[in-house]
Amino acid sequence: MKISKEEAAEFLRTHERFLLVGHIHPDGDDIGSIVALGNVLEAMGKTVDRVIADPVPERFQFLPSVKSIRTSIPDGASYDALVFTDLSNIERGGGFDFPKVPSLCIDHHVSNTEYTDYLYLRADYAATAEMLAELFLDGGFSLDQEARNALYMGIGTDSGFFKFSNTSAHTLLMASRLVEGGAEPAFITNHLDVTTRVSMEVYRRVLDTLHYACGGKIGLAAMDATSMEMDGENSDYYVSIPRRVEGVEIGVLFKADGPETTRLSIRSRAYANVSELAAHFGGGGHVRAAGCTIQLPMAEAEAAFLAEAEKYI
Ligand SMILES: [Mn+2]
Repeated sequence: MKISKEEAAEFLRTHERFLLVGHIHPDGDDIGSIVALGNVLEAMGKTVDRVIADPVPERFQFLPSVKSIRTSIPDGASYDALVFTDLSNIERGGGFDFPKVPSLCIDHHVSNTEYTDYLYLRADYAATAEMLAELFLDGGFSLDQEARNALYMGIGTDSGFFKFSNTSAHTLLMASRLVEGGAEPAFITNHLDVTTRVSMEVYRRVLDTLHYACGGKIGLAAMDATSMEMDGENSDYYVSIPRRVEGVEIGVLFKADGPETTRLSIRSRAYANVSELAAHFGGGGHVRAAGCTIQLPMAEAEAAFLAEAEKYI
């Protein structure tokens, strides 16, 4: 059932023992959301466990509460509420046996499959962290410094630090209100902008694969098994390589996930609905940023993708 911001706030107020769940391959929005939500609930005297099935990438670990994020649900724990953040479908939850308690999803993916008892969805917001910032600031919740930084990080990463087309006046207003309350933009970007030597090497490897289709309107690049082993957890970073080339409308990054499986990160610049394109392959996401998995080796996955993607050009 879809609910309002006020009803979502009421759900948070009226439960006590929370299991918070983020998505596999966690990004800055998901991590920022789960950190901030946990801190806010703990400040209200509630108990919180945070679970994300995949490890948190190194560059987000400057937030101290990231250390509390587990990769599995602790044995024997009991909960009276389950909250999913930034999670468009239950498959992205990691395949756990989730407790049978009232569940809420707070999400901004237009492709959300409504898998929880309650869904607070704002597909017009750039980030789940933008939703939480509004919910907390308008709802009179108390936000500590780390929660403010975490939400600013979530809004910043999902909006390309206010460059992507999902950046609205409301996105900027939420960032502004967080900074007004103590969030530190330079502190956050100084942590996120650091590039490791390994990442630079992978950048070169991905750049070597860059090629084009549809008269240059589709840009394609790939992370093979070696690149994935070197820096697969930061694969989002490399999808910007095909996307930023002049004339490219759809940029796609193919990622080897075993010999028979290819994961795709898809981005568009101005008009192509890549959420729909990804849905054709069983995936989803946003209009300008989406993903899917194709059960084919990379070369065949590319052919299958191109046959469909050219319809969107
Ligand atoms: Mn998000």
